[in-house]
Order: sequence, then C-alpha cells, then structure tokens
Amino acid sequence: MIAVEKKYQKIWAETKIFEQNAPTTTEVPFHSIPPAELREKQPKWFGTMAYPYMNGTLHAGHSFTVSKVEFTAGYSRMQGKRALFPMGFHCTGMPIKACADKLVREVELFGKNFEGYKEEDVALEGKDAAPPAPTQAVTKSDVTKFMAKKGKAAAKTVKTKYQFQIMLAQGIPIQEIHRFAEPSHWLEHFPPLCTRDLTNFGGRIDWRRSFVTTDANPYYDSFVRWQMNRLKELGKIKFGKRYTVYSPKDGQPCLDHDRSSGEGVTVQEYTALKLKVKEWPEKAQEKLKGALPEGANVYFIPATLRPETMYGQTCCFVGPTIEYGIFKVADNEYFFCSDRAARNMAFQSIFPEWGVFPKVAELLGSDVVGTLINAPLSVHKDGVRILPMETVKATKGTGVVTCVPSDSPDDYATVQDLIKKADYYGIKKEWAELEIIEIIETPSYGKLTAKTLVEKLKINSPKDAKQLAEAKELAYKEGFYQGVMIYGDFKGKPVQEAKNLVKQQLLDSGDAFNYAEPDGVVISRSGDDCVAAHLDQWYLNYGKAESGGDGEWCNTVLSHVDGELNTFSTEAKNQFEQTLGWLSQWACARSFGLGTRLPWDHKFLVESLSDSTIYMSYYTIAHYLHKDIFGKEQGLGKVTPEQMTDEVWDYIYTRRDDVTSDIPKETLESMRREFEYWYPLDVRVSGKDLIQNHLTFFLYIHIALFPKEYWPRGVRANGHLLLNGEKMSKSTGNFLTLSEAVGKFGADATRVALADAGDGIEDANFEESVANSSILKLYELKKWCEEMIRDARLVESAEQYANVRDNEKVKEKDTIQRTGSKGFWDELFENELNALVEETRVQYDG
Ligand code: ANZ
Repeated sequence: MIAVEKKYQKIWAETKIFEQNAPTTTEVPFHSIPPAELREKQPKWFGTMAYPYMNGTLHAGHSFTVSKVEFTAGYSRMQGKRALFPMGFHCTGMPIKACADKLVREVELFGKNFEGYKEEDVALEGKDAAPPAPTQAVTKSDVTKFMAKKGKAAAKTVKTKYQFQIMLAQGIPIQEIHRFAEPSHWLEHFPPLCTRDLTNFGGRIDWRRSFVTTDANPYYDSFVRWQMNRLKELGKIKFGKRYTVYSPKDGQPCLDHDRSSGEGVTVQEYTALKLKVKEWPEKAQEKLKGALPEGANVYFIPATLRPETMYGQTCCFVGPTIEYGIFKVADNEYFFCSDRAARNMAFQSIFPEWGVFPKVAELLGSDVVGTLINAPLSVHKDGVRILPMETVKATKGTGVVTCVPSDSPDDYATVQDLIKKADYYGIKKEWAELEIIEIIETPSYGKLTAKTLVEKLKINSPKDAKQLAEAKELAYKEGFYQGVMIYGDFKGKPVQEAKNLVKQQLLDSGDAFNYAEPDGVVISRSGDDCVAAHLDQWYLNYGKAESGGDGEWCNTVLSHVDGELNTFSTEAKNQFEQTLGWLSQWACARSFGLGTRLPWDHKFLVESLSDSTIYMSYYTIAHYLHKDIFGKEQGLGKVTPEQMTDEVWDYIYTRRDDVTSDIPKETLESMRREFEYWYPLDVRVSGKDLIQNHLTFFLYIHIALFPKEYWPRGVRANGHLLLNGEKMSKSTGNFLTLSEAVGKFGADATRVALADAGDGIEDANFEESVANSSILKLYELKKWCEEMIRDARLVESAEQYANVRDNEKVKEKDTIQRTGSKGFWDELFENELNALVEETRVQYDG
C-alpha cells in the first residue's frame, strides 16, 4: 500500500500536477475579457488554511484542517477546475523569539548540550523561572501552548519544564538544540519538515508559492508594509490611547516574554461607578477625623461589567476584613477603593500625576458598613447603604462591588443572607430590604434572572461558591445574548446594545469612568506586580461605532457575513455576528518579537495576527517573486524586493490601473492575471476558535483593501479534533503528529480517518481504529480492482454471461464483465452513482 502511495506521490511531483497556473496572458490576452468572465470560462477553485506556526511540526489538529482544504481541492479538480492549494509558514510574533530566548538562558545555565542539568535542579524556579511559551490565539494548537496551559505541575510529568526538554520531546537531538537559541534557526528547521509531512500525506499543494513571514523574506516584508501603509491612509489604523499590561518598575509594557508569571493574562476593562457618600457611620467618622477637608466629596468606586443593570442597585458591598484606602483624586474629590485599584488608576490618568495615588486614610471594610451613598441611576433615589459581603475579593476590581440582586446571583444570595441574619452582621434589616426591580427579561429566566437561578440551582447561602459561579455564568450569558431591557431609557433594546448606551450615559454625566486591570496576577521578570496602563499605541479601528470603532467598516463586514459569504453553518455565522458585535480596536504593533517593522514607526513591529489577514493574495503571485521561501532567489518575474513598491502592489491587486515601474509591463500583467484569476478566495479553513480574531480580521482587511469582486467567498470553521474520543494533550500522551499518523497508517488510511472524523463546527474525532480498519479495506479494494482488470473475462450479452458463469471455471464471478449497450440495471447503477455525486456536491458547497 505504502509503495503505491509513494509511486503516485512521485509521479505527482515529477509531473508538477499540483502546480496550478492562471491562464497566461499569451493564452488569453490581458484585459481581453473581464476577469469574472475568465473565471467562468475556465473555472478555478482556490482554498487555504491558516498557515501553521513554525515552532513545531504539524499535529493531528493541523492535519484535520489541512484535510478540509485538501479534499475540496481534490473534489474541485474532479469537477475540471484548476484547483490551487498553497501553504506558507507563519513565524511572526512572540512564540519563536520567546522560546529562543529561553534557550539562550538555559544554555547559559546548563551548558551548550545541557550537560549541567540535573533532574532535581530547581535553579530556575520561583520568580526568575523562564515563562512557558507565550499564549497567542494564532498558535492555539501549538505543542508548546498545550504545555503552557497545563502549567508547571502537568509539564513536570513529561519533563518539559525547560524549553530544551520541549525540543527533546519533539525528537530534536540534544546536540542540535542549542542552535535554536537563534530564532532564524526555527525558520530554517521547521518549514522543510512541514513540507515533508504534507507531501507524505499526499497533499495537493503547490509548493512553489510558499514563504516564511517576517523580514526573513524581503518580498513578504514589503507586502506587509504595503498593507499597513494603505490601511493607515484609509484611516483604518489609528494612533491613540489603549490599555496594556505595564510594569511601573520597568516603565514599559510587560508582554508575555517579560513576565515571570501571568503569561496570556490580558486587560479587563470595567466601568467604575462613583457612589457619593451622603453620610458616614460613626465608626468611620471617628477614623476619618482630620483626614479630609471640610466638604470633601468622597466616592465609593465599584467596578462593574454590567452597567446596564445599574437601575437595580439596592446597596453596595465591601469585604469587611479588606483594607481600603481613601485616595485624593482632585482638590475636592476622593475615592474609596483598594490600594491595588488605586495603583492601576494611577497609570490610567485618573490621578493628576502619572503613577502617584496619594492616600489620605486607611479603613477596614467593617468600618464603613452602614454608610449612606448615592447610587447613580438606581431607582432608590434616597440612597443605598454600604453592606458587608464576605466573598468580595481584594484582588479583583476595586474591592467594592455594587449590588444588583435582580441580575447577579451572588448579590441575590448575599442580600437574602443579610436579611436573614441582620443582627449577626450588625446591620439594620431594612438596609438590605430595598425593593428589587425588574430590569432585564430573558427567555430562559424571566424578569428576575438572579432569583430564578438561585432557586433553580438550590443555592442556600452566599458560600455555595460552585453553584454561584455556574449561576453567574448562566446569568451573564443569557442576559448578554438574549436579554432585553424592560426598564430605563433603553427599554425594549437588547442588552448587547443597551450595555454600551447606559455606560456612555454614565460616562457623559460624570457618574462613571473607565477602569482597567490585568485579569490575573502578572509578575515581570524584574519582580514587579504589573498594572494596566492607558498608553498611546497603534491600533486597527475594528468595531462598532458605539465602541469607538469604524462603524461603517464593521457594518460592511457584517453585511458580507449575512450576504455572499458562505459560512457552511448557521452557528459559524452567528459566531461571526457576535464577534463583530463585541470585537473592537486591536493594537496592531508590538515592540518585541519577529515580524515586519511598521513602515512609519520603525521601533514597532506588526503584530502577528495583523500581518496575516490577506496573505492569501500573496500566494497568487509568490512564485513570480521568489523561488525559495526566504526570497533569496528571484522567481518567475525576476523582480527584486525593492521593485515591489506600494504602487506595484496596488496595481497587482487592482487598486489602480497604471503604474510607473521598471518591472516590464508583461510581468506586471502576468502577476495581476494570477491575482485576478485566483481571487476571490473560495474557501478559508481554520479552527472555530479563530472566528473571534483571525477570521474576522481576515474579512475586515479584505473588505478594506480589495474591490468587492475579490472579497472572500467562504469560511469553513472546524470543531476541535479529539483523538480516540479524548482531548489531545502532550502531557497525557494522547497526541499524534501528522508524521506519526502517516507513518503508522499510511497516507490513505489517515485520510479516510480524517474524512470520517467529522465535518461540522462541533468537535470532531479521529479514531485510530477507523484508520486501522481502513488499511484492510483499502487493501481489499486494491486487490479487487487489480483482479477485475487482470482476470477480466469480457462477454457481450446476458446469455453469454450466464453461460460463462455456469460453464467456465471462473474464480471470481465479478471478473465476468459484460460489454455492449446499457441495460436497465446499468442505468439503475449509473443513477445510483449520480445520486451520490450530487450528494457530494451538496456537502461540498455547504
Ligand atoms: C454589578 C453587576 C450586576 C455585576 C450584575 C454582575 C452582575 P467577573 O465576570 O467574574 O469578572 N465584582 C467586581 N469586583 C468584585 C470583587 N472584588 N469581588 C467579587 N465580585 C466582584 O465579575 C465581574 C462582576 O463581579 C462585576 O460586575 C461585579 O458585579 C462583581 F447583574 O457589578 B457586577
């Protein structure tokens, strides 16, 4: 079987059968017919997958995605189309650079061949431990990411605590590992392995069009610079203040590679509300004597993710044992919150001086219980009280939590408890008994979501942490996606919309401000506890107008999703719609990693999700530009990277019709022909988790830069691939690389098992037993086919057939084959085949 595979793979390679070209300008002169007509007359299909990240070899998850493109390519070829399936190699960003840097440290520590490493070595533990590979959406399925997610404990069990061990686990000889301390070595090492594995898999890939990203390939580098320039000119890239994780000690952003812990932690943005103190309780008054000037306005500052619920505030919580501070924000203005929150605010221009947050008093939560405050928007206009809540976390938000018992299960459970045990808590019962109003209606939980869920999940006390977490999740999801406002200025509007409207109203009236913090602890390598800072940066202006984005752009993408784009499933379409609803501005520049420099600001690099949005168009002409993936050797067009000016890119991508260039006109036209013929992209395949970033960016940028004729036509989002019914994971050993699969089962049986794994957006499953049994079935099929040809006994009529069957000693009846005109049974058979072909078409077309 393997011999047969190899035989044909060799023939395919020799005949360059998968090297597909557009009709040349000699065959069909340039501009002799409109591109759309050419595509109709000489049909084509163009499909791609998200190019794999080059910090490892391909695993079964990649193979599953590959198979979707691969099978469609084969199907399209059978339809007589020119079918193009190219493959590039992604290297931009942090993962390679960070892993390489880790190796530098490990070589320093243990020696070139890690000979100084001892199993019980703990030298790297603690603050200075090298961080696991950075997390990044693009590399969701990376081997290293699996490790990073599992954390140190799990990583230890397979001895991949150190980067060199991860490399060892990938089968790289120990003497070679030190070479990976140089990032460029990764770019040289992994692409050939990827090519080898896909070739052995029988991939119908046009390898002439491959490339690596980053400035390691000057042509690709020029392509990325062009798109960034144009996006900036179009006003899609802007400069302005954005939140970023930041180390005050280092005085700069603290990205994954700078962290000794907290990799993958991002910034969470809240709405911080200003609840003005109307009357202090005695205990607080005493403690505050002399600390505040006469007539000072003090505000309790709860941080919320649900501004739309603020109408229903009935009190506000503090943790009774938590230490708080009162901080001077302006001459007559003071904030009550945790020290940690004040420190974050100090880097968000909330205090007058950057990094300074003057504390005028220290109080315990229990000191302020009973304070009467004014809660903006609340129906309880006479004010609400500060009450104790034992589950308030000191390390989250401001440590002050405003209470909305209608929609927050935690709040509902706490309020019930406070009413029941008012004496025990030392509060007046009526402080907790304010009317709970209905604000949001949802189909599943009615008008009082929190009450319904607390009862449904049988939650008896605020201490039922597990059920409360579940209830919170359900309440939040249902409220956000299904909820409709039944109270307030935005009555009748869906929560998704009202959320930002209410927030804006609160911001406009001065009753709230934006507050952000890292959504987990981030410790820098310098040992600093990081904050969220509001800093100037370059960003792509994605998002709805309400969230500050380019609303028109967003709406165009949305109408494309609802219109021509084939998403193959309603769920994928819904996910796109949802993403377009919340996704907003995206910081597209970084100061660290591999990549292309921002053309107008060389200290920055284009971030890895932002340099990979429209590279499918690069494939159309890659072979004209270069022969090798690094662009060292010129391609068919004999052009230099310097000749690829922004205007030339514009010309090729039909953004202009004439261009001044020393590239011969014929070459320019041939390149443009390749683009005009292969584009639009027929299908893009990737894991469904990329809908929320990459796939949506892919739509945004295509729509911004290309004429409508060339906007993407299809996106197929896969579910996650399970292996033998279980999650794939290196640490549990339930893991299979493409090369292992092909080695174990051969290309064809692997392909059958991948085809059988699943098609939809739900999780798919690669069963090794299916691959195994396919080997046998394929073997039998091959044997049968050979016999049918070798031992054929041709007859001319039904009578002759019966005669041969009954009188000749034919070993296998199937070999008696009737020729001549088709009879009824032949037609029936043919009809059956045609029905299957039609069904196949329906499945492929989605
Ligand atoms: C009002 C509100 C109304 C809230 C509502 C929720 C639901 P997640 O999603 O887990 O990040 N919160 C804020 N700081 C807290 C702290 N230090 N300890 C405990 N809870 C805290 O939670 C964010 C929500 O958790 C915030 O939004 C806040 O309650 C609460 F119907 O504000 B919310």
